[in-house]
Amino acid sequence: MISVAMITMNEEKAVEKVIRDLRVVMEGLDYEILIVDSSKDNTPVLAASLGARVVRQFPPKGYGRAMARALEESRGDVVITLDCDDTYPAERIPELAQMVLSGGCDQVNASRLGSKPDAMPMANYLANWLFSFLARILLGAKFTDLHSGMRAYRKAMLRQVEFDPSGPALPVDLLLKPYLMGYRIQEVFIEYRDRIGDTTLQKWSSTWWTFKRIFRLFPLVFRKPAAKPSEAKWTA
Ligand SMILES: Nc1nc2c(ncn2[C@@H]2O[C@H](COP(=O)(O)OP(=O)(O)OP(=O)(O)O)[C@@H](O)[C@H]2O)c(=O)[nH]1
Ligand SMILES: [Mg+2]
Repeated sequence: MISVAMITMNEEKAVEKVIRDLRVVMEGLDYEILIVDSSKDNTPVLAASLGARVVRQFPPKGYGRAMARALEESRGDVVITLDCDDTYPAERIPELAQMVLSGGCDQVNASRLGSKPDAMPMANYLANWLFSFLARILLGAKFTDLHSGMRAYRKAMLRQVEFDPSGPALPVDLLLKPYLMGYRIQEVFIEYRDRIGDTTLQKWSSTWWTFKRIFRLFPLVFRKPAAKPSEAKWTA
């Protein structure tokens, strides 16, 4: 089964379109739509009325804890994440899921940065470039986008990796830690569209946490990939 997992905070302008688009794309496949919601608005009601499984996390505990909860609650063999704001191309989901389900890799990183997307402000683009440069020189990780919200994760892999869900920028750990542990990760380029609704991104704390997460992972460069924790600890 494929889990399509999203976290939402006040996405009532976008949620109906996103779920309807997903239903079209996923037609005929074995899948679930899971939403971890921390909204004050009508998002959870709309999502549930369209058949999504809604898990409430209120008051909000931040991006990391919401995403950790979404990954934990997902029941599929592969978990596809994307933002519920219409920025990511739902039509690519079957291809990403198949790359994992076929056994070809353990994770797919859907990079927005094949070239600068019009929908991404220049400051964000330059920051993302810097993050990816740092990960390359410090960790040897050749990914172009550490912050993509669109990924495919093998659920069995997620169970084996311990993540720190406190603070922002969790996608950085979700990509780089499994990579450093020896899991097979592929990258594909996707288009990135303008958002429906207002951004929730907290630029400065996200930037600070991105640096922190990259530097914290540095010791893993010297560890053998075989050193995998036997069980994941989820604290969301
Ligand atoms: N459940 C939950 N969802 C959250 C929380 N914080 C952010 N989100 C959702 O997570 C998604 C990604 O958030 P961010 O990466 O912070 O930024 P963004 O709002 O997508 O920013 P853009 O890059 O402008 O699209 C958004 O669609 C939010 O609705 C939270 O504390 N709880
Ligand atoms: Mg977004």
